[in-house]
Formats: sequence, structure tokens, C-alpha cells
Amino acid sequence: MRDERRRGIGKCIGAQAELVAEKIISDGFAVVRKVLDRGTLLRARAVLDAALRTCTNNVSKGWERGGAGRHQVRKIRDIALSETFFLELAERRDLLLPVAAVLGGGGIRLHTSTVWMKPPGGEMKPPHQDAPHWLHVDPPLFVTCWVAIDDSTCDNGCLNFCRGSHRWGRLPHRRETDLVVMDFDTAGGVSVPLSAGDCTFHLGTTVHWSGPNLTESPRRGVAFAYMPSWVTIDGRGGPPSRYPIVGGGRVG
Ligand SMILES: O=C(O)CCC(=O)C(=O)O
Repeated sequence: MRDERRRGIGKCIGAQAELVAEKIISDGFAVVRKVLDRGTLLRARAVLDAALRTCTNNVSKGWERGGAGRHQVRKIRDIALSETFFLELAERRDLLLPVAAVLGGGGIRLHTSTVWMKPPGGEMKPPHQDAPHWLHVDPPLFVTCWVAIDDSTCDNGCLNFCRGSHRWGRLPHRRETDLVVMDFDTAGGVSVPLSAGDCTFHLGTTVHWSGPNLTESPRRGVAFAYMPSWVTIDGRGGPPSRYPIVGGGRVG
């Protein structure tokens, strides 16, 4: 696997958003460094710690090997609906500009906001595309931005992407604990370690996965899936999401 440690595009503003968008469209994913500063990261961790103490809704637990050897929180769904801090993060211009450059004019709507906790002993998230999770959304135009809240390394389960896989369309998946792409070989994947505060963008059809967390610390990241505001729930009409439009009209 190739290591993308040194390949990210610097702070993403203005014209650089176009470069990031070109990379997303050509490779299916892109890396942007140093999006969140230290103060914002500390706040993100504090908000998450508090949320974990109080919230029981939207929390998905999984059996994680190692560590305490018991069920631990794997992910928190819809964090931006319960925590304003995360909604404001999802609305940041430096995140929205590349998304808007890929998805085209008009408004951008948040579709999901998920904190991936990957606790010590956290297991591999198997190879999948995001679009097959949301078959009811038509058309399936998604860009996901994954922001590292902790350093994300090969040892603690950083993301991996299959470059070019976004051109293969929606692939057949089978249901295990998670949806998994059928007959997929991860050998050609690109590992993307991130420092806390860096982020990646990927398309709804880009195959991606994350490794197990072999360390004693959590590897937390928040994923915002965006789509154009005009897409609908297939056959039912109406907005497909409980989220507000985060980038109204033209983002810029
Ligand atoms: O954070 C992870 O381990 C998996 C994230 C992921 O699959 C996603 O954001 O689509």
C-alpha cells in the first residue's frame, strides 16, 4: 500500500478548493492538511467526552477485542443534530467549498454526521462504498468529509481508499455487521494517515475501509456526508434529510 502522508494539499481556501475538487473527481478522494487548529480540536474532544457521558440515543456499540474486552461505543450517529459545535463544523466554508465544487451549484445539505470512535481494540471497518447505505436517496450524489479528531495512523486504524473505484458505480455489498463490498481485494489500497485536524474527502462510490486499532488510545474522527439540496427520497418526494441546508445558494 502507498502512504499518502506527504501528499495532502495545504490549507484549503479559494482556488485551492478547486484543486481539492479536481483530486476528488480524478482519484475518488483527496487529503487536506491542518483544517482544524489545536483549540478547535480540544473543544471537539471535550464536546465528545460530554456527549458520551450523557447520550444514549444514536450510540452504536460493538464488541471490540482487546482493551477492556467488552462492548464499547463504536460510533455516534447524527452528532450535528444534537451538538451545535459539530453542526458549525459541518458548515465551515473550508469544508464546504471543495464539496460545492464537486456537487455543483445550488445548496448543499448535510445527509449524515457520524463520529467514528474506533476505541482501543476497535475492529476493522471493512471495504465499502457509502452510496449503497442510502439507496433511498436519488440520485446518489455524496461527498463525505472525514475530519481526524485524533492522529489517525496505520496502527490505530486510519482510512484506506481504492483510487479510481468511484468510476465502478454502486458495487454489490453483502451484510455482515456492516455492509461489505463483495469479492474485493484490499491489496491495492492507499493508506492515508492523518494528523489530528487534517481531513479527507471521498465520493459516495469510492471504496474505503479502516484498519483495526492496535493501540491503547481511541482514534476518533467525524464524517460529514453532504449532498446537493435538491435530491429527494426516491418515490416519496420531500427532503431526504432532517438536517438544514448547510451551504445555501452558492457556497463561496
Ligand atoms: O472511521 C472509520 O473507521 C470509517 C469511516 C467511514 O467508513 C466513513 O466515514 O464512510
